[in-house]
Amino acid sequence: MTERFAPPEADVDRARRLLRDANGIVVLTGAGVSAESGVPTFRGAGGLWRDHRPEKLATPEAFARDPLLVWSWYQWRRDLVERCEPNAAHHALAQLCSDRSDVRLVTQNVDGLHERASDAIGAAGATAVQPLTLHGSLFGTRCTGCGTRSGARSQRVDTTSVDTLPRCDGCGAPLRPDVVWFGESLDADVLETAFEAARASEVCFVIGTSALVQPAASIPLATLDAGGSIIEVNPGATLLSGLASVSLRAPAASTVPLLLSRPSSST
Ligand code: BV8
Ligand code: ZN
Repeated sequence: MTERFAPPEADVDRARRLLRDANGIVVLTGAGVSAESGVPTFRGAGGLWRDHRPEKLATPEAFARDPLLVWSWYQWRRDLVERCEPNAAHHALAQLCSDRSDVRLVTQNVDGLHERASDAIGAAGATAVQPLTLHGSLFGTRCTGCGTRSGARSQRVDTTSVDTLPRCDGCGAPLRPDVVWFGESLDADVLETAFEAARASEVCFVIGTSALVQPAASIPLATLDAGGSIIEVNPGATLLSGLASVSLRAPAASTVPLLLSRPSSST
């Protein structure tokens, strides 16, 4: 567990004011927002996924070469994420999206924790706004033949052997995880929607990403180029830190609710 950091009060107040007064916010999250839920990140400490590097297995070449290894890795990740719960950052962001129509949540994550936090808001009777997912869903499948998608919750995959791996009911071709692999293009409409939101927002609120993976890492730059500013929450420095108006060296689960809580009367 990341011990609780106390970011400088002045930075917290400044970030809180920028977010409160912003005319449009685009939120970009990465694996770090789920770290305190127990989901390993890709590149941080513990970022090895059961001794596999994501870049080595999250590729079409790896799937073509060894579909059983790739599906075993994805099923292992699904089992791990199933045991995790959205944390206070996911819930605070779901509430923000529900409260403000000028906020757009864009995530690089495939773990479904933002979706589960939004579902919880909906179950409580408030407006549930689903995130824009750039890289797909860990729990979805897509047919390698006809492209049919399973939707977010697909069957558990039997990884006993290649012969027990899932195949399409329609055309019989192998099913793959419904995620965007390295070397694959993102959905053009999803990407354009994300960049439009970034250009139209006064603040890009970047949480828990190393800002290394493109094209997602360029989304905050679109807000900057349009005259907006960046607020970052990350215990580590990133390529965006020097461009941020406020960069809080702090963990998401305690810091994001702090920045989004109702401003105290003094600020
Ligand atoms: C593309 C789904 C056009 C899969 C993911 C060579 C050939 C082809 C392409 C490339 C190439 N070289 C470079 C590229 C581009 C490539 C890329 O960017 N590579 C990187 C590694 C350099 N991008 C692509 O391939 C993209 N497609 O470019 O298409 C194209 C097409 C053909 C040919 C050329 C170009 C597709 C990228 C999508 C890949 N799929 N996920 C799966 O998950 O299995 S990306 C994967 O990385 C996850 O989605 C993850 O979210 C994402 C980004 O990582 P982060 O989220 O930032 O996670 P990371 O671990 O890095 O950082 C965590 C951060 O959290 C850290 O900063 C840490 O400090 C912080 N943190 C830790 N604890 C906390 C915290 N923060 C807050 N609170 C805490 N408690
Ligand atoms: Zn098919």
